[in-house]
Amino acid sequence: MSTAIVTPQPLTAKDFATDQEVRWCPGCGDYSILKQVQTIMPGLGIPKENIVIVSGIGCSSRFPYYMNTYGMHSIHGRATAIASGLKAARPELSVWIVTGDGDGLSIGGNHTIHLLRRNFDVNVMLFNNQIYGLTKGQYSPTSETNKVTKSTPFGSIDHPFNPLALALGADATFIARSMDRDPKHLQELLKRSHAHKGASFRRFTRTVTSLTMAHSRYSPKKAAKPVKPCS
Ligand SMILES: Cc1ncc(C[n+]2csc(CCOP(=O)(O)OP(=O)(O)O)c2C)c(N)n1
Ligand code: SF4
Ligand SMILES: [Mg+2]
Repeated sequence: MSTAIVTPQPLTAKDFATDQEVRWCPGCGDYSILKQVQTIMPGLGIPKENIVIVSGIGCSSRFPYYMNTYGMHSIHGRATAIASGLKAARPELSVWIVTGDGDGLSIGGNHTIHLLRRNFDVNVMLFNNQIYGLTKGQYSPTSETNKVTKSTPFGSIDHPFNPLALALGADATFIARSMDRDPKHLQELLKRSHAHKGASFRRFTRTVTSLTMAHSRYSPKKAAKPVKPCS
């Protein structure tokens, strides 16, 4: 009896895509972020079964459906809490969080700052489009002052806060910002975020938190047909 030796083929970006229908508006910046994440994943050398993407609720939080890894589309604002519990229980997993400016800075703001100060080795990808996209456009904590939305018909009076400054204040050890329209920069940032392992050891073996700021915005040029942008 002959025994065939099957050599495992290296993974490609396609191995990280799913057959799920992507439900973002044509031209939404989230497509680019998805593409860059799928592009860099094979090069990280992590077995797919060891990657988990946890999201909250929002357009951006649909991300785990489109990644062929383990994942959880969880509860509004609670992706950070769920992901930190997972990382505490299974430190060998590569845990990625997808959250929006509403999900991670409004309803989930409290969990975000405590995740950062506790310094877990997880990657937070905050999709900041300065609006609640999924619920049809209410102003968010990062919306500019005087923003006219359905919830602020006369313009918002709140001062937006800077998520990077918030992360600095919470002592996050890797903080970076990129844009959907700059794929190379975004890929580099994602790789560095993954590679970042800090020196701050507490109760967990690898204790670092990285915060990736991915600015997701509607790009009319790429839209197959004109749609009303969410911001
Ligand atoms: C407890 C709870 N409150 C409110 C909502 C409604 N809700 C769903 S998504 C969302 C905001 C999403 O905004 P963001 O996180 O910025 O994501 P985006 O859609 O812009 O990507 C809100 C308020 C909800 N699903 N659950
Ligand atoms: S509403 Fe905004 S964030 Fe949501 S899919 Fe459409 S363009 Fe993207
Ligand atoms: Mg948003």
